[in-house]
Amino acid sequence: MKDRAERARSATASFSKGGRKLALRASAASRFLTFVLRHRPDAIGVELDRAGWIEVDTLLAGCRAHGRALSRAELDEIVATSPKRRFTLSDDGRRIRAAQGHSVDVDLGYEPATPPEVLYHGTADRFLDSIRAQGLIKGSRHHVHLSERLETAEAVGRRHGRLAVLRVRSGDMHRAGVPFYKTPNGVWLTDSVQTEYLIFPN
Ligand code: HQG
Repeated sequence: MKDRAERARSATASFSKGGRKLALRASAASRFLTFVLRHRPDAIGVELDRAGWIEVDTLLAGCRAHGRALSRAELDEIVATSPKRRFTLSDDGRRIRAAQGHSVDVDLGYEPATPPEVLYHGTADRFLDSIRAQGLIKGSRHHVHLSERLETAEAVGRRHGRLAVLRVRSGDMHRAGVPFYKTPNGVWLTDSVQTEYLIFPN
């Protein structure tokens, strides 16, 4: 599994080689922005507010000062084309934040929402014994991430190894009083999932 530091290193590497296709540059920039806005704003000497927002101008200045210059137009393009819509711009377009996935301490302020009866979680089969014992835990992120679409869960799980998809009885959890949140990019978040609410693959 590629850890975050490794992903960030590869983002930095593709940045510095230069001369690559624009798409490659945009994807490296997107990974780098993800790294900064979720995990390491300090890497470019900036801070996020409590809700994870930063002024776009401040972000771009930090990127520039750390050798990763990016124009406003490039940033807008990344936000608009990010396949998972990872970034959210404020309504006035002056601030930006990552939609989810933070490890830095932020409160995204999403309103609790009613999930569908079943959500999916893709993982690797080597984690199943541990998940059977502990349920789903959030690890270094702020929440466990769940999806409505099986295909999304499959893609998420394959990142970790041999795919295993769990079904989560989210309707029952919700009726039992467990809060769920939905991000603007359609990811469902919850604090943890106890084993009794998990349906394991055969
Ligand atoms: C596993 C991507 C052992 C969990 C996706 C997962 C997602 C356990 C891994 C978002 C466990 C954590 C999040 C337990 C959970 N024992 N392993 N008790 N409980 N795990 O990357 O859900 O590309 O932090 O199954 O689209 O894979 O970042 O979480 O395999 O929405 O925009 O521990 O990341 O979005 O891995 O992915 P991650 P995730 P982005």
